[in-house]
Amino acid sequence: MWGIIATWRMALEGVTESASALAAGKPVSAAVVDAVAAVEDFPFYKSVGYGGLPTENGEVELDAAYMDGDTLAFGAVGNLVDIANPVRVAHALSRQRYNSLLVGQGAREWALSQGFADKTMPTDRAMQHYRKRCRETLDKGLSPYDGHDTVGIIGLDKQGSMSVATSTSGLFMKKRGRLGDSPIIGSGFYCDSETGAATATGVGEDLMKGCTSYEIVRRMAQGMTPQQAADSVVFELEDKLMSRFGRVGDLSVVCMNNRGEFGAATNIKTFSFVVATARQPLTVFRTERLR
Ligand code: SD4
Repeated sequence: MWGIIATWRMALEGVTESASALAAGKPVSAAVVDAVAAVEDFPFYKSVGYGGLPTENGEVELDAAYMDGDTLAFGAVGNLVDIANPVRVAHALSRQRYNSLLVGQGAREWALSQGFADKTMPTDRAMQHYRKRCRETLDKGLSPYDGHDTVGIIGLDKQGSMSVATSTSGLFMKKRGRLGDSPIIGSGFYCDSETGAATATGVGEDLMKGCTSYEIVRRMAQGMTPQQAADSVVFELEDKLMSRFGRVGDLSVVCMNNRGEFGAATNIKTFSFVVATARQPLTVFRTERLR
C-alpha cells in the first residue's frame, strides 16, 4: 500500500509528482518534502513560501515542519525570513539530535550555515495585497486576518513508513514573531508509522487549543477510522470553544492511517483536499461542513 493526502487544491501539482514516486516505491520522506517544496516555490499561492503574505510590518515570516513517523523525529522552523524552502530546513533539522524547533534570526542563521539559499521571499504581488489590505482594514474595518491557508501533506510508502510536512506564511497581517500551529508538533502535524498521521489548517490559535493533530492520531490508535477521528476532533473542539470561549475560527484537518485509509473534516463551508493511494486515483475533493 502507498498513499498521500494534502490540504487544499494548491497541493495538486506537488502531490501528482509525489504520488508517482510513492507508487514507484520511493521513500516517503523525499515524496512529502518535495511535494510541499513545490507549493512553496509557486509564487501565486499567497499563503505558503515564495509569494506568501506578510506580517503587519510588511515582512514575510514563514513557518514549516517535518516529522518522520518511524523515529518520531521532527524538525520545525518559525518566523523564517528570506530562505527559499522552509520545509527543507525543517527536514534537515529533523536529523539533528537537539534544536528541533528554531525560530527567527536563529533559524535563518542555521539555515544559511547549512547552505540553504538566501532568497527574497516577498513578491510584488504579495506586497500589493498587503498595501490593499492595510487600506481596507483602516477604511472599511475588515478583519486583517482573513486569507490564510497551510499546506500539510501526509505520505505512506510501500515499506509502511509515514511522514508529514507543513508550510505556511501563517495568518496574513499577523504580528511579528507570531507562531501558529503549523510548526508546533501535535497541533499542526503529528505522525506515527505504527498508527497514522494528521495535519491541520485554519486558525492556529484555536487548533493549538485542541492539540489537534496528536488527538486525531491518538483516536486512530484507539481504533477509530480516520474519518471518525477527524470528525470527532474537529466538532468536539468546535463545541468546546463555542461554549467556553464564545467563538471559534476555521478548523480543517486531513489524516491517513498506515493502511492508506484517509479522512478529512472541516467546520467551514468548503475545504478542498487532494488524495491518491494505491486504491484511490488522484482526486481533488471539496468537502463541506458535515455534522
Ligand atoms: C496558522 N494554521 O498560522 C495556520 C494558518 C492556516 O488556513 O492554516 N490557515 O495559524
